[in-house]
Amino acid sequence: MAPVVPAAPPRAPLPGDAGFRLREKPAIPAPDAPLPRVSFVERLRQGLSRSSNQLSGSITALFTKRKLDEDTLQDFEDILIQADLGVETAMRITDRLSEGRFGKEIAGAEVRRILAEEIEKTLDPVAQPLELDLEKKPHVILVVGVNGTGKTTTIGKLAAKLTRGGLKVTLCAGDTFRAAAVEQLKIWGERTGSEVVAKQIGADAAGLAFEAYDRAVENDSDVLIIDTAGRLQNKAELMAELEKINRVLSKREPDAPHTVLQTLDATTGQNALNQVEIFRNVSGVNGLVMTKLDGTARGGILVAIAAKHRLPVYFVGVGEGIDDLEPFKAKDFASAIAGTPLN
Ligand SMILES: Nc1nc2c(ncn2[C@@H]2O[C@H](COP(=O)(O)OP(=O)(O)OP(=O)(O)O)[C@@H](O)[C@H]2O)c(=O)[nH]1
Ligand SMILES: [Mg+2]
Repeated sequence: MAPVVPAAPPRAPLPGDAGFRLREKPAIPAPDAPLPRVSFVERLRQGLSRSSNQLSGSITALFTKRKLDEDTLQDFEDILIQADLGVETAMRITDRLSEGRFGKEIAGAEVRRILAEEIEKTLDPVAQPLELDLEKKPHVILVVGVNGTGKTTTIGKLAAKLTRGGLKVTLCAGDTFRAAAVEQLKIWGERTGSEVVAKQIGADAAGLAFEAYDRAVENDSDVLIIDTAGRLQNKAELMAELEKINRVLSKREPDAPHTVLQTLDATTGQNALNQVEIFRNVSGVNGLVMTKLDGTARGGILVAIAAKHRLPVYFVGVGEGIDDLEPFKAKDFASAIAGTPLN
């Protein structure tokens, strides 16, 4: 099983800002330039606008013409907890706010600025590029998560990023429960020029992962990405299957899967925290992607997850299209939630 601690810093980072970097083989061409930054940031801000408007409204109501006292701080802490930021972060923010300001009036803009800074501090350590150690070729990425959180779509987008970066990718249709799931992955395979290893419905997913690994070695792939069935955490047999995939892969390559990526749906809120807890225990999740940040997202939970789990957040999904996956940026995310201006 892959270690929970992320890999050490790379020796030879590639230029560009694709959200992944290679630890070896710097000769591979640089990834495509990202989409114009503003369009992504605007979508993120749009997606998080409901959360940030609510927060902003509460901040204005709470701090206007009122001196900072215990009650105000307590009310503010409650507001932050309601925004899913988590108790630990909420307390840190109110502590910071009270420093040197107790008994004084404080402007809403100043509160938002401090909020953004503290959120960024929590998120900054987890905003990391996905590292691919190509000495362990193929680098195996197992993608897990609750159904509908965006696993298959994220795999497609990721395959696009990697193939554009000059890497060869094989996809494994490990969701053997639904024909539609296999078809969905095959479409992404065609779009990205990646071979898809699939079997009939009902086939053993772990056995398929094993075969896909061999196929990826055979066809000289740099990266193997394995899709899995959307599983509810309470379905014991499905979770057992996830464990089996890990076990079987590690027989081929002790460190595989090298990356266990969990997708989290940004519209979910508080439940995402439990999802990480469970999938981390069962399948050794060592990286996260937050999807659907373009909708009516509740992004605060990512702050609570970062404070608690400290798992790298590699990418965020901001749409259903092939280019709608962006490297996670702590500053952009923090300012979108806190409603502070971009700079
Ligand atoms: N708006 C938006 N939609 C997304 C994003 N990522 C995925 N989706 C959509 O969410 C739905 C579910 O995505 P899938 O990729 O099928 O999710 P999954 O986790 O593979 O689902 P199961 O296979 O059922 O477990 C699809 O309609 C996707 O197009 C995103 O970043 N933004
Ligand atoms: Mg799927």
